[in-house]
Amino acid sequence: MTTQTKPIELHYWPTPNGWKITIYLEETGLPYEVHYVNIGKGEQFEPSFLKIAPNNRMPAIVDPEGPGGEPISVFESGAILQYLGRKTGQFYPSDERARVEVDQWLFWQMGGLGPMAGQAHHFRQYAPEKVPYAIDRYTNEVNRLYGVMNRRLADREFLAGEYSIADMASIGWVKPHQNQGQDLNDFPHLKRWFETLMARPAIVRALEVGQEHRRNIAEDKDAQKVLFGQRAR
Ligand SMILES: N[C@@H](CCC(=O)N[C@@H](CS)C(=O)NCC(=O)O)C(=O)O
Repeated sequence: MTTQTKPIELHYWPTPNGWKITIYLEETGLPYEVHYVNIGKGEQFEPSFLKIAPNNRMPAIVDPEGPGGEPISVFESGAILQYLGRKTGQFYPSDERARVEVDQWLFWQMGGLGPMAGQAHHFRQYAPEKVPYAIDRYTNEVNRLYGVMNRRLADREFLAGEYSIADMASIGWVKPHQNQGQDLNDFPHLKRWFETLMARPAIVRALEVGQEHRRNIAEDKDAQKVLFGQRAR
């Protein structure tokens, strides 16, 4: 059990990627303080933020009590979850076989579910023109990925067996399933998993963090200008 005296700085905005980290922090009870990064206003391009998150995406953390007792910063939500999991020993097993199970599903979320669901959101809700090919492509791909999760969950409670960082990474991307054109009734095992996780008090608290800042990007032209069409700087 880690005894953290100084709070972890969480650079955060209330989105599925941000929630992964509030979920972990709420589940473990690690002390943290939220530094909001208003991505609709372009705060992800502030030089001080780019220093810790050079990809101009949140979440990122600064742990004042990192390895050797020195501060460390981490960006990329999957890397943050693994870092915190190694640090605390919670929700990320150290046994190699169990860890490989978690890693596979964590990377599956990072490389598959998150990006594909993100594109489904984009083309279904935000794109200024309706592009049926893109809508079908990403809606179908999310449907396929939901099917993979559903099969996986048919004979185990959580993605990697025990509740882990892989589940924490995935839940926020299943929450907006309607915006991805999916019906959870088509995926009964996934639905059971979803309802189980959404009833966890730590997850309820985590999803509330900064909820008052959430905006509908589909109706926010200024945010669209900041978020869409980014090129190398
Ligand atoms: N692979 C990154 C993705 C993070 C990401 O896409 N964050 C979005 C919000 S969900 C963001 O910060 N967007 C700012 C922008 O698009 O400029 C991670 O998992 O940390």
